[in-house]
Parts: sequence; structure tokens; C-alpha cells
Amino acid sequence: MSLRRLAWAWPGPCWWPAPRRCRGRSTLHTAPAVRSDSSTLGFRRALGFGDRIALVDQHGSHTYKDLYSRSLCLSREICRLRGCADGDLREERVSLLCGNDVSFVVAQWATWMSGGIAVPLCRKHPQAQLEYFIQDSRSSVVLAGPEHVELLSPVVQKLGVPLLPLPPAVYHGAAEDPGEGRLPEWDWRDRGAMIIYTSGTTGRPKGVLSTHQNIRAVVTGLVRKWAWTKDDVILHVLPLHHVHGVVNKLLCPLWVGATCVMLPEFSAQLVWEKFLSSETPRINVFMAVPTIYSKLMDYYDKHFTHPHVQDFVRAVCEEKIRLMVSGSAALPLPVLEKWKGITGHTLLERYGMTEIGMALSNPLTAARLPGSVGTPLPGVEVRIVSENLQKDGYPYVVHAEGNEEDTKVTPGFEEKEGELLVRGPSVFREYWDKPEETKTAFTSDGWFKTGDTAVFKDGNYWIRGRTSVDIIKSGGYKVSALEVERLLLAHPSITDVAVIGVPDVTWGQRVTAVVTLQEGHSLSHRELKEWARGVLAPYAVPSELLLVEEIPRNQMGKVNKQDLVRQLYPRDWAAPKTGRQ
Ligand code: MLC
Ligand code: AMP
Repeated sequence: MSLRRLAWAWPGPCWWPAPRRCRGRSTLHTAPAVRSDSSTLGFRRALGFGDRIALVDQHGSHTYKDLYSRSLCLSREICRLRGCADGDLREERVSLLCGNDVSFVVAQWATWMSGGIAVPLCRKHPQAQLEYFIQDSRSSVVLAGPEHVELLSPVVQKLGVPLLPLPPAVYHGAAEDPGEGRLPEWDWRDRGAMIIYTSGTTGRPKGVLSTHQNIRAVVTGLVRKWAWTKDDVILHVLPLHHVHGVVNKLLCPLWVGATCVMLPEFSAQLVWEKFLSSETPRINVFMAVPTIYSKLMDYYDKHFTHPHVQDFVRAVCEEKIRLMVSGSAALPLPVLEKWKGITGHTLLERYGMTEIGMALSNPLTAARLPGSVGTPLPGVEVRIVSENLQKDGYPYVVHAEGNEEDTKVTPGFEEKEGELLVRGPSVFREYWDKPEETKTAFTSDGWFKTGDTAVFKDGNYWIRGRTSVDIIKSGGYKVSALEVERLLLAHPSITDVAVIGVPDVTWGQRVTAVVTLQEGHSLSHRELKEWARGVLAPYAVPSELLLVEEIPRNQMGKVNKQDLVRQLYPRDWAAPKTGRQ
């Protein structure tokens, strides 16, 4: 389908930059004379970084000035499309489907400059899921890179939402002077900035709404803890619809004026090439999920077999790279140890969640304790608690409570596991449009319940796993077993299904479907995968299918999934899961 045919939502015949309209009297550095308050936003800081390289992608190099002026032009276009004369969308949601390149930053900043909330989408999601996210967030406009317009057009036409295809100027536009463009003076702090969809133990995925203040708290905490500077160069390989890719790997470097080298997607070969290349800008920071480190080591084992090459790899990594971080899922000890052998780096493990940003981190310079996730980041308060069985009025018992400075353990509760609670400025504002779910996600005294089991031991926090077996972490993605079951039950041959997370050396857990079929029907794994790709993201498509006569259920109709994994996969169950227990 041509762009022309899709331009039904096009705001007008002329596209920017319209040189005469955009060109004003003042210079880019002085034009938006905005109040510099304590909640200064990333894109406002860009003005101070001017001609520094912000981003390198497959389209070329982009300065901070480029990003700023392209974003400002696009924000005007969004406002024009929405008929918003005062330039304030007042938290209207703007869905974004962009490649991993400059267009994502421009679309996100443009949304923020217009006072909108960005809802990043993922190109690997099937249309039905994209439709759900756009509809649930009640997005009033969808911004899409040209390569995604075809995928989205039936969805937006069905929903009646205007689609604004991103023009070439987003990728290549020269830094136009934004002219008279003054950004509105509203108070940004409590404004919604981003909605990221996340799976829970009940219902469909929920939109986690974070404010500018929340994001700023995460970014400034990480910038301080990991000593980000403008001379850093990070290699970006993660998806842009989750906090790890958006906040840690993109907004942090942009906050300090550093450079982000962005690959269109993860490729083990390209990552090694970038690590080992002497081209500038030279990568000195890397962050990924454990699965990516496993895949990088598989590549290393296959291709770097000669001892001289191995020595070279280690020497370059030790000399040139200052920080390598792992997060989003438990880092298995064998991965940590092997990576240290290959690169000389002890991966810095940290812990976070969409709802809270980043909460716990190992230290940058002091010794890192393998298997632990360190201590609270700046501004973050945590508690480890269990239910109060005494019923003396207080809903829970505190085992340990800490912040960046210190953790206090309740006598008698030393090294006792419990649920991790988090409080602080990085904790999200609400589940979008779900006041009940928002309420129940917090304790009565305002702490967010993470659903993760943790313990405080040897001066550090350790994550022991999820409280619920129905949340699977695979490749760093959160997958709701119940959501996968719900969708698989729509398959014409399936009568019953239990989805389980089986411990897996590469993926952390692999999504496995235990299934009973209609009498006389057959179903191969290949057939199931093909069918499931139409309704599930690739990482949620079961990587294994197990046909059984009956799924064991208790009197309440519940499946004991831990027992099921133990029975069906005794070897995987017995293997050390993270090496940290
Ligand atoms: C993909 N495949 C999987 C799979 N994902 N198989 C089993 N389990 C999975 N989880 C299969 C596909 O079906 C396909 O198979 C093949 O692998 C290639 O698919 P792909 O999509 O191209 O995979 P790849 O690019 O290799 O993906 C691997 C990955 C990706 C590790 C790069 O999973 C990834 O980017 N993960 C990061 C997720 C992330 O950012 N999480 C952060 C959440 S925020 P076939 O048969 O079709 O070839 C958060 C908070 C915090 O958690 O603390 O950070
Ligand atoms: P998400 O909801 O996709 O943001 O995923 C957040 C979840 O990832 C957390 O609740 C944890 O279960 C898990 N997680 C993140 N970092 C770690 C880590 N370092 N170790 C163990 N689990 C982690």
C-alpha cells in the first residue's frame, strides 16, 4: 500500500520543514526561552548539547540540535492534526511505532513537546495486540515509521484513529531553526509521559503510566550511580517498548549529552563488531538482558576459537569498555562467570520493573556480589515483608527496610525471604484507566507490591523469583501464562491448556504449552507456532508443545504448575536456575 493512499489522515498538503515558516529570527540555542525548573526534561537539555552527536543509527549521525528541531517541527504537526491551537494535548495519548532509530526519539520528544503521553508499540506484535494497545490507551493519533504503515493501516482504519506517517525529514532533516517556537510553560512534573504495557496475573495487559517526574527520577538515579558522562557511548540493541531499552539505554545517555549507537535490532555479530571496532564513536557502555549475553557467548564460542583472537577480545573489552550491565531477568551465575572469563568484566546486575523503573543496583566501583542485585538506587526506598498473621491491625511484617544509605533488619527476621515493596519518586502514577488495579497494587500505606520474592543478606538484596508462577520471564520479556492460555484456548483443536515456564539456560524460562486436544484431532508444534504467531508476540509463542491425556487439576480446578514442571521436566527443574539459591 502506498504512502499516498494512507495519507487520509494527512494534516495538510505541505509537510515540514517549511523553511519560511520554520525559520525565525532567533537562533536555535536561544529560541525556546523556557523556564528551567527542577524537573527539566531531557529534550530541553538537548539545547545545551547543540552539535554533539546524540545518536548514530542506520540513517547516519544525528546531533542534539537535529533531534530537537525535528521534534519541534513534528510536534507542531501533531498539534495541527489534532486541531490543538495552544500546543497542549493535555495528556492525549500518542501511539508510536518506530524502528530502532532516530525516528523513535523524534516521535517521543515531539509527543512530549505537545503535552502528550507516548505509547510505544512493538513491530513484532501481531495486529490484534497493536489494536488492543491503541484502543485501550485511547490514543488520539498514531505515529508510524514508513516501514510500519502497512502493518498499522488496517488497525487504525478499523479503530478510526488518524495515522501520521513519519516523513523523511524525521530521519534526515537538517537542524532547522525552530523560530518563535516557545514550549508551553505548564508544570511538567506530574504530567503523564509514557504508557508501557505489561502483563499481569489477571486480565489483559495493563498500561503503566509514568510521569515525567517518575522518568526523571530513574534517569538521574542511574546517571549518578553509574557515573554517566557526555563522553560515554552506549551500544543500543534492545526493543523500544520497555523501560530497559527506553529509559536505561536511551534516555540516560540523552540526559547527559552522551552518544547512543543504535542497531536496528539485536545481532550477535554486529555487537561483537562494534565492541571490537576502532571506529569512532567507540563503544564504552553496554547493557542487555541475560539472554543476549548468552547469545553473544554462543557466537564467541563459534567464531572466536583462536587463542590470539580471544586474547584480543579480552584486551579490547577490558581497555575500552567501562561498564557492562545485566538486568530485566535473573543473571545465571554461569553466564556471569563465563562473561568475565571472555571480557574481563564482572557484569553489573541491577533490578527493575516497568512500574518502578530501576530500584536496586550493584555498585559501579566497589566489589559486585555475584547473584545479588545490590542496594537501593538514589531516592528508592524498599521493604521486604510478609503477611502479618497476628491480625493486630498492621497488614504486614517488615523483615528489612532500606534506602541508598542503609538497610535495617528487624531482629528475628535476618535473611528471611518476603515480598519486595518499593516506594519513591520513580514509582508510576497509575495503571491507565484501571483505578481498582492501581489501588490493589499498593499497600494501604502506599508501597508498591512488586510480586517479587527477595531477601536481604550479606549487605545486599537478592531476588528469589516471582511470587506467582503465572508470570514467566523469557528472554527478558514478561509473559502472562494466563494470557497465553486464554488465547490458545481459541484454537479449534485445543480443549484444555496449562502454560508453564520451564527453566532454560538461554531464555531464563521457556514458554511451554501443556495441551489436551479434541478427540480425533492432531496438532504439531510447527502448526501451533504458525497459528499462535497470529495472536501472540514471538517471545510468547510456546517454544514447546506437550500433548497430554489430561491436565491434573485440584478440586478448585487449579493446576499446580510447579508440580507440573517438576514432573514433566525433572532435569530442567533440578538444574540450578540462577545459581543464586
Ligand atoms: C524469540 N524466540 C524465542 C523467544 N523469543 N524462543 C523462545 N523463547 C523466547 N523468549 C524465537 C522466535 O520465535 C524465533 O524463532 C527466533 O527466536 C528469533 O526471533 P527474534 O524475535 O528475532 O529473536 P531474537 O531477536 O534473537 O530475540 C532475542 C532477544 C529478545 C534476547 C534479543 O528476546 C530481546 O530483545 N529481549 C529483550 C527484552 C527486553 O528488553 N526486556 C526488558 C523488559 S523491561 P523462529 O523459529 O521463528 O526462528 C524490564 C524491567 C527491567 O524487564 O528490569 O529492565
Ligand atoms: P517487567 O514487568 O517486564 O518490567 O519486568 C520486571 C520483572 O523482571 C521484575 O518484577 C523481576 O521479576 C524481573 N527482574 C528484573 N531485573 C531482575 C534481576 N536482576 N533479577 C531477577 N529478576 C529481575
